[in-house]
Amino acid sequence: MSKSETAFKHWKDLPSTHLLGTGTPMCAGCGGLQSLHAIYDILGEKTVFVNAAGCMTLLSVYPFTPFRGSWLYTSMASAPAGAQGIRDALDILLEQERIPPDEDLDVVVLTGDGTAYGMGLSATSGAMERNLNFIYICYDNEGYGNTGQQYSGATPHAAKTATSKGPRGFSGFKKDLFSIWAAHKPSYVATIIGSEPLDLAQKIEKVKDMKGSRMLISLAPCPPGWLFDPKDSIEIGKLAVKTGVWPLKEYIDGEVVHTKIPRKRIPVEEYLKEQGRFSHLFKPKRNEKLLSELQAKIDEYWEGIE
Ligand SMILES: Cc1ncc(C[n+]2csc(CCOP(=O)(O)OP(=O)(O)O)c2C)c(N)n1
Ligand code: SF4
Ligand SMILES: [Mg+2]
Repeated sequence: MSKSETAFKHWKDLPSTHLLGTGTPMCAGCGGLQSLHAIYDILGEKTVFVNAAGCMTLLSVYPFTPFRGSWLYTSMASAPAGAQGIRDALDILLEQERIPPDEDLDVVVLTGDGTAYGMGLSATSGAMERNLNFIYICYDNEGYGNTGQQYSGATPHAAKTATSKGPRGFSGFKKDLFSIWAAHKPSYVATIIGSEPLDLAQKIEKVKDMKGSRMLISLAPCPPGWLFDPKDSIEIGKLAVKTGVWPLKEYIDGEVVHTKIPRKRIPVEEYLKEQGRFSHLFKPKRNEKLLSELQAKIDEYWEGIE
């Protein structure tokens, strides 16, 4: 038996919705992969993933994918257009009774933040405008991870990236993609994170039973991009929620609801100091001004919510 036949036999023997995390060239401690595991366990194998170029593209090595369902690879800007084509084809096959209803698939777009916050934003806007019946998952590692962590529209203020190496880090501010998406009034928008599996699971269960455009942004702690030890990935994710950096919320029926309000928010520096991309805020000297600006932005967000 050849090497690839042996690998294929191993994959075939796995439980039907198990997503392979080994044997693929992904980093240990990848927060994006962590949330994708949980999402796929709930969505199940009747899915077709439409993946824009990014880290998760490396999951699939032709002709294999770690998914039981199907996988389509697209350019960065065009995953929602790919999803439209697949949805239309499925609808025609169903209407003409060329496939039975139980062979229908959920169409799931999977992209990084470089695509979701930037290159793919207009295609996504158009898809929501047409109320495309699909799920969109953005794993947000706050940079162009696959090409060496250049800054993107999701990079937080002051973070060092491959293209913001100065003493103050990134001079821009993270776009509020949740609000941009919610302004389109799709069926659903939510933020999630793999380190809060219960909140994540409740939201995925909810979108599974809905129709229309269902949009999810998962903050994805990224050891090589954010510069921390892979073993701390879950803790970094938890700190993002406890400090209020990553609010867990959903938009549904015109309302925004926070699904987990940190009881007693802890200072943002507890989150920042764990990551090498923010080390210039602490060494060689604490940058009090920038640290208090970052804290003030978070306090401003939570005012009136807590
Ligand atoms: C139009 C275009 N420009 C550049 C690239 C090269 N490229 C491939 S993956 C990638 C990074 C994408 O970043 P993101 O969407 O955040 O996903 P991540 O790599 O972080 O998973 C880039 C720039 C490309 N595929 N297409
Ligand atoms: S670079 Fe970051 S997002 Fe990409 S596979 Fe590694 S940990 Fe995951
Ligand atoms: Mg990214």
